[in-house]
Amino acid sequence: MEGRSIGRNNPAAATAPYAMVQSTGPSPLKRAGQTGFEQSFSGWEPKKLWMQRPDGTFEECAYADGFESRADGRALVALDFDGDGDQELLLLNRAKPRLQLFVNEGAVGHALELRLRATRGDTEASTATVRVRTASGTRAFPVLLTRGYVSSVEPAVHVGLGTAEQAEVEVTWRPGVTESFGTLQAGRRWVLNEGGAKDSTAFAARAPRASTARLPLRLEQVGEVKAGRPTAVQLFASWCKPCLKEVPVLSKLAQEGRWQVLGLAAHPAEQVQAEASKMGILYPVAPLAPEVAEPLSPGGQLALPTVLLYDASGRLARVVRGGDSLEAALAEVAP
Ligand SMILES: [Ca+2]
Repeated sequence: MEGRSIGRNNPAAATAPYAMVQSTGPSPLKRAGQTGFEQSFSGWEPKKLWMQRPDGTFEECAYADGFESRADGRALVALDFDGDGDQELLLLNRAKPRLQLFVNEGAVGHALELRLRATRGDTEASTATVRVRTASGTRAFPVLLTRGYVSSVEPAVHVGLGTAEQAEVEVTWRPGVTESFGTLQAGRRWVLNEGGAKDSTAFAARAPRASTARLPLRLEQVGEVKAGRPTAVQLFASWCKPCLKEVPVLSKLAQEGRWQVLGLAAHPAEQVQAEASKMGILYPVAPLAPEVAEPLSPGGQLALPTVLLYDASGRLARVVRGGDSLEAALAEVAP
């Protein structure tokens, strides 16, 4: 599951971060005398989570959503846990935190959910394909009963509609058997029966959102930098030894001039310049603002080292953490 892309099918949910709200219990895998909690079978590889942007491209956002734990993941299920029409993520890890529920706090678009009832073969229509048409085009969704490693999912098709409030829906039950269900309203959970009968119930009301601040950081939010050139934004503190190793790489980059480089210090404003000099930093520095630190602080603790890499258009292209190669990431963002 590590590194697996979770494609979201709701273009309007591109600003839909998840917030971890619950984790439970120690792992049953731990036995007396073992140190299974301290071991990783996958080299402490951080989890990845991609959000789809309105233009169809994807942005890595695990760092912002608290999803970036290094626990060994074992199973992941997307389902509408609270019945409000957007999908939550339920994550099972090998060891602690054993079970995590990431509640979708940011979805803003319309959606509908479809459950199919076939009259032949398996009644949950696991071979069917749904086609959904709105003004922005037609998309096809297969009915899936399993998805990912040792994970089963609800036999439901979740369709994000963005700003569209209705969609035309057609079901291909099996090769050669296609049926139209006409125009279906968003905001509802539909049951579509082979033969044409349909029924629906409204989604539950969305609970008030606790936070809308955990968005992936836009270039203009982080400081005195402008799009036009690729940009590297280093978060640093003088006590962070891996940050120190990044300094020569970033200083050289700043001197070459092709990149703009900014350092954001996790120190009181009056100490920033002195700490930067001590570290040999040769690029502009500024204090790390709380609104920049917050989404980079899963569990309330600032994660260092962190370098944010933006491409020349100002798009956040990579978040480089300790263990990743900064040089390789730089070459990837601006070859
Ligand atoms: Ca939900």
